[in-house]
Amino acid sequence: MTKYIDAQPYLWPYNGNLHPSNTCIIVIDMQVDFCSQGGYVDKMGYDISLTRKPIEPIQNVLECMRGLGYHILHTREGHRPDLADCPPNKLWRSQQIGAGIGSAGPCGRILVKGEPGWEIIPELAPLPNEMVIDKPGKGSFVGTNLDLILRSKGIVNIILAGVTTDVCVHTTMRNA
Ligand code: C5J
Repeated sequence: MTKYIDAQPYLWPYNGNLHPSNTCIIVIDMQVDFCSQGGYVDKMGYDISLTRKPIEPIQNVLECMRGLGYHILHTREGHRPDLADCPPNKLWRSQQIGAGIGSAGPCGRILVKGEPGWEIIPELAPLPNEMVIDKPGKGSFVGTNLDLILRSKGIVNIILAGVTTDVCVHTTMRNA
């Protein structure tokens, strides 16, 4: 029995139509809450050295893409201070793991807009001309105007980077 079949990779994008004006990078949630001591991920007990690993590679990609004039976008996950946009199950799950959204921590209230933990880490700070998309959930297209922005700018190719690959990055990929 054949266990493996040969892959037939094809170029990306499929039509070869890749250039700075129709292609963007979206850097997902490289925020203090995900990448720094005292933030949400740290409070949950995870190893932030893992969420910090992409910092340098993303810096390198950004340097290259900025130089070539590609569209650069960033996202931030966060909720209103009154948590009206935080679904009860998301709030409850975060509380079970000891890092309740909205609770006070060393980086301010966890995953709340305007708090120090919600800011993008200084190493990957957006430039003034780069858009920042604020999202209440995992996917960057839900509850945001990202779709409208991409369509208005004629962006049809998206390069994704950020944390965490299996949550917000992957959800954004499937949304897209
Ligand atoms: C999570 C994210 N994991 N950026 N957010 O809550 O993946």
